[in-house]
Amino acid sequence: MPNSPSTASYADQTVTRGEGGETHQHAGGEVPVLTTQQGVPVADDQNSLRIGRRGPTALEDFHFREKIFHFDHERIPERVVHARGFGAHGFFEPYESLADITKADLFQRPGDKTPAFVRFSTVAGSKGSSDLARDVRGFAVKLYTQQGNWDLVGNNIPVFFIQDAIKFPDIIHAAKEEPDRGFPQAQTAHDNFWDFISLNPESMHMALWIMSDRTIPRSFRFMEGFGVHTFRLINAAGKSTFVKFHWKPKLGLQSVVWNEALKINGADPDFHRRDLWDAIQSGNFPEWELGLQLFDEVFAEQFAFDVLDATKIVPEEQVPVRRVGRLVLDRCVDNFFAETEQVAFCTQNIVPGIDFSNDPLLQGRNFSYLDTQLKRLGSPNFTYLPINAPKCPFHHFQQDGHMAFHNPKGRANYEPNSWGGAAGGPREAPDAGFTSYPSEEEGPKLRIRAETFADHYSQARQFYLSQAEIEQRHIAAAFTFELSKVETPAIRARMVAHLLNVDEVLAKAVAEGLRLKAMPAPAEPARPVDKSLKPSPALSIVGNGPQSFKGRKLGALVTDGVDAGLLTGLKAALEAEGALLKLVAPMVGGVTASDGAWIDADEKIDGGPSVVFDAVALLVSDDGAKLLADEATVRDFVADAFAHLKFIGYVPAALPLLEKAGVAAALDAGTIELKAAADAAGFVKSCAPLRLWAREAKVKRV
Ligand code: HDD
Repeated sequence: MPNSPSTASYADQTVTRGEGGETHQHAGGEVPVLTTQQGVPVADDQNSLRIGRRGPTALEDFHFREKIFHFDHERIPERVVHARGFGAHGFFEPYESLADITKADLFQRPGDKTPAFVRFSTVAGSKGSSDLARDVRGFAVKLYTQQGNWDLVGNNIPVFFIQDAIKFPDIIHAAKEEPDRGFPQAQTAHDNFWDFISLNPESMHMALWIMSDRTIPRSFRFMEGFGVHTFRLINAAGKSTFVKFHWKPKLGLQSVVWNEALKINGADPDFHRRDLWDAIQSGNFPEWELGLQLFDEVFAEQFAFDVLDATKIVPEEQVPVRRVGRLVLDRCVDNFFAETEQVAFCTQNIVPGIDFSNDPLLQGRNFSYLDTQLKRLGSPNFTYLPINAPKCPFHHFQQDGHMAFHNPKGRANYEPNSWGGAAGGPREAPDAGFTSYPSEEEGPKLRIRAETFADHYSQARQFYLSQAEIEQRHIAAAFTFELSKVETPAIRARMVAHLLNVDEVLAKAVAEGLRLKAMPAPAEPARPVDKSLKPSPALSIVGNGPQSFKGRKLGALVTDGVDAGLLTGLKAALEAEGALLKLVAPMVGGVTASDGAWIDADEKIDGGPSVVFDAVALLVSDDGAKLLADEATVRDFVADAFAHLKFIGYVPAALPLLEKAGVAAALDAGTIELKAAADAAGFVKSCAPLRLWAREAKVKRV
């Protein structure tokens, strides 16, 4: 039976329009009247206008046409790279005045808060891809300073694949899905990517970084950010100091293990965005410290590598990172599209006191970002969108264009003009305005790569040697995995030939992992590998992990009869540490504790696998253990927690679960018995290292 208009429209609402009060009574109370975009009140939003009860739809149905028309145009082009992202608002606050090195307004007064918007992203996947793809993470920061917007568009890795922006389309084409088949999505484990990398030795340093656990961060909150390029800071006297920008997470570095990443992508493809959202909404505002590596021309001249080469770092041990302020993210967006999607970062957005260097990658980026925003946002007026508009006054003579919704008044729209005073509009300010650093630049026009950019392996080797042994094993495993997805044997061998210049043990491990029939000859380096570079401890994640369980999440498996005292003790211990407790139960409603109290659960067992937690506790009763021992999801919960080297607290009643998971005979320092509430605090303290790395050799291939 077709619906009659009256059954499908809301009979319980009485419209009380009139006297400017565009509200009416609805089941939920006094609400605004639904209107068209033109402001016409809508009587029926459930049915299109048709001729007769079952007849065709009338073209005159302006409400229907407007609604569908707008819906059809909801999407804008996704970013050609970094399509999947997540943003949040916050502020930056300097610890001290940096007036001696920069005149940038945001660095002048300690404690001054500059509003900030940060967007984290993955690079290769499309908007709908999953968060735990093995990929570089974007770390783009927009600072709304009193002298205009400064965008520091960085990554969570301090180097880049290529030295010259002209190669950017090539590296990105190679990394993204292959054009004939349209897959694989959000993965570099395919022929085209490794073909390009293996033909471009300058990528080798970055290749080492992306095969490390840096590309599978546990959370945006636990990763570093880098401005990558060398920039300049300029003080009021016009003196220039070279600078590299760092963001250091207050909660320390943390990554997942590969097998965990794969499972998180299935369990919660939005794991990273949910983590940031939850942290901010619950008042646990993530923080990063801004670090500066400062050096002068003399250092740049004598440094072993070219500071304009974005495939190189300046080791922190050589130029220490000076922590000068903090970035706090304390507010989620109100509207994902308006803010996270429409935010337009541009590397060329800099402010007086900051300047570019001649890094050819940076110079090319300065063209690309402005250009891409026009494509994405459709109008040069994207700068007026609230998320992009400066928060300081701005006055200029740019005018008109699509969606010009900020229009100057008056006659003057050019400069110079002879209209005096305010009527003449804004004027340039030679003393206060932005001036470029007058570096001496002269020479022939050349399409070349400087000789000083020619060392492609020394820092790749230094990075590898700076890793803890477990991290080195992960790098070898990641290369083996990725290259095993490459179908062309010659590409696999070519990559191993490069790795021979990085480290022979690594190359051998990968060659064996791939079962290469013969070891290739090492690739011919353009410049001999400098094997004297000292390891840089700052480059290890394991060496720069957290000191506590703060900001982490413990998942406790509970059943009816859970020890009420122990649960209370665990909750208190986690709270004291600044960590969260999440309860996973057979059914999401909750459980009855040993004292008869009802306890709400957060997740049903198959909705809260252990991969989404940093540590777990098995707090089942005897009956609960009997109920769950044969459940595959419970076995995975325990087996995965163990295989992913997590700390596991367990009550004696949970032993059958450990047995079913096949780990009862392998209990170790990371599996901690919890007999009473008094054990909870000690257990939480022992979770601080987050993983028991010593277990890895036993578990193998996590
Ligand atoms: Fe880029 C986006 C970071 C090199 C061209 N890039 C983009 C974003 C980040 C980076 C974080 C996302 C911004 C957001 O959240 O909206 N890109 C980098 C870093 C690079 C780098 C750290 C090397 C040091 N990029 C690079 C080059 C080019 C581009 C060499 C082109 C010549 N990047 C773009 C772009 C994007 C972009 C096409 C796509 C969406 C956007 O700009 O706004 O213009």
